[in-house]
Amino acid sequence: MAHKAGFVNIIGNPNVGKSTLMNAFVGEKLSIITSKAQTTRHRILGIVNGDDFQVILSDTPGIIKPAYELQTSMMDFVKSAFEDADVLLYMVEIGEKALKDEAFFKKIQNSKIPVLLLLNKIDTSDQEALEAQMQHWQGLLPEAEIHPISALENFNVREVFERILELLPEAPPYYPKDQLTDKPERFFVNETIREKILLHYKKEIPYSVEVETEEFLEDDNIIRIRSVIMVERDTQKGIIIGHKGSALKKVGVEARKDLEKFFDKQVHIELYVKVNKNWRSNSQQLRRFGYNG
Ligand SMILES: Nc1nc2c(ncn2[C@@H]2O[C@H](COP(=O)(O)OP(=O)(O)OP(=O)(O)O)[C@@H](O)[C@H]2O)c(=O)[nH]1
Ligand SMILES: [Mg+2]
Repeated sequence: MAHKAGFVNIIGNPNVGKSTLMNAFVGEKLSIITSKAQTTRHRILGIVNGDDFQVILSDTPGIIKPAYELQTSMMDFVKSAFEDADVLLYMVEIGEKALKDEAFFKKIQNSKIPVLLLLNKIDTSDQEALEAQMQHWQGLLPEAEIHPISALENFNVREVFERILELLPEAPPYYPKDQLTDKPERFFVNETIREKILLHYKKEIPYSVEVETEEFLEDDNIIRIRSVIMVERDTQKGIIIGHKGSALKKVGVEARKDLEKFFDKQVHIELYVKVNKNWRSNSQQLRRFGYNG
């Protein structure tokens, strides 16, 4: 049988469930997930390999109008996902009416490649609302194929994957068949810590944080990690640390548990907090953290 391979890029508004879907396809927690918008900041590949296929999924940041340089770079990742896609997965959630950005929406309407419109979170909906939504989207995107799904409950996810396989071109694999992602181990450490910060801190704090792992030392029994949590301002440093270090400790304990599962090994984490003034608007700092800057 001929081998199929290609890029399948997931795009959509913030918080619609893009990362949940990618993890469901891959069967690993590659992308962090929270109920807050703008959880994902990078383009993250999740590769699903079979004997005669390689599906290279891309999770991307939710589409927003950028207000500072970090967000501009996040939207550059989304743009890149339009450029190399063999199949576009445009995800919306029940109740949503359109992409917040007109220009991106036009790109989807004018897409030359197949678009699967994934209407997500149907577990929160009833049949009547679902049918109304399907009609709404079919009107806006007559060329797109609509698939109602629940990424969270794994409903219709397998069927969508089968459809993707049908649509993919014949091609040799782009990556080694045992490769799962394009990101290094430290990236997943940073993201896991950032997920705990998104979960436990309010308002601007999670959006002002970047994590950098300075040390990742693995031996037969244990991985020793030292990571720095960077904030934008002095006042944020105290908030991250909390009373007698209690808040920071919680982040460390929860991140460690997740990372022990992810790496299937004992993990030791040391966390530090540093102020890196206005890093979100500093091109040089952004490049250092893996954004285009
Ligand atoms: N009820 C329900 N909730 C879902 C479903 N899929 C995702 N969610 C929830 O929606 C929230 C956002 O999920 P994410 O996967 O982080 O969404 P995202 O589109 O990657 O978000 P950003 O990275 O911020 O753009 C989380 O609380 C998920 O648990 C679903 O099918 N049903
Ligand atoms: Mg995400």
